[in-house]
Amino acid sequence: MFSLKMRASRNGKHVSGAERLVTEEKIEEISSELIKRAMGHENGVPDFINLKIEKVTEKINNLKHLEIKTVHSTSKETSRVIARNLLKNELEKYYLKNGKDIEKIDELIDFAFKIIDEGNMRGAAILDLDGNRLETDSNRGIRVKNIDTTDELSEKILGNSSLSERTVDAIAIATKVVNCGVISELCTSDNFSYTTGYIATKDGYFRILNLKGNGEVGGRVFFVENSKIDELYDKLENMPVIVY
Ligand code: PML
Repeated sequence: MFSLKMRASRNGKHVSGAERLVTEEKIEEISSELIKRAMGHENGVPDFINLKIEKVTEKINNLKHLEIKTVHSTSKETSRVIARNLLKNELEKYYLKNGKDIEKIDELIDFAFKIIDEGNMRGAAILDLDGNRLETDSNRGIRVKNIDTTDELSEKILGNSSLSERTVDAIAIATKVVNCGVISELCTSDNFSYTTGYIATKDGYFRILNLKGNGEVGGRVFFVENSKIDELYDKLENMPVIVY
């Protein structure tokens, strides 16, 4: 397999990025798809496109995608309550297991919302159960890499008219992080006008409409139990995963 990574920018500012894990005979076809994607991006035509093609020597991990469940809510307030309850439900088990005070979960979740609402991180923040930030660079955050979805899964998702490439990309990230031991992921889009976000846990990928307001920034937070942070970084960045 080969890893193909595209990133595009304009005036030094990131415009788009995407990656695929493909067999040798698909390199040309997928390279041109990635370039098309960069050129047609909603953030404008880039003046710089970087396409990196690398042979993957490690074993590929095939992971079953998290089940997609869409939660309809028309207000940000209600959506945030729904997100909070999903997070609480999952985090509670780990708080109890580690002898921590479950009364503190709300504080942790407030902090996570604050991080995503401030935006300005290229990658995800990592929070442990005590609210410590574990990213090595808190401006950059961690970026989950070496992921792809099978054509079957992409086609299945894109065959649903209310879903798009965003869900295809996000389900790959969410499925990988949950399988790497992250308790839960909270995500809102960094696209100002895309207001659907999600909570991912091992119980599913919960797409929540209106998780942020129109015109607002977004971000990602990974909640983790322990601080074996180097191991987690390595897996999230380097372990090749194909989600089916
Ligand atoms: C979806 O609608 O399933 C995707 C939600 C989050 C997307 C994050 C992003 O594309 O920036």
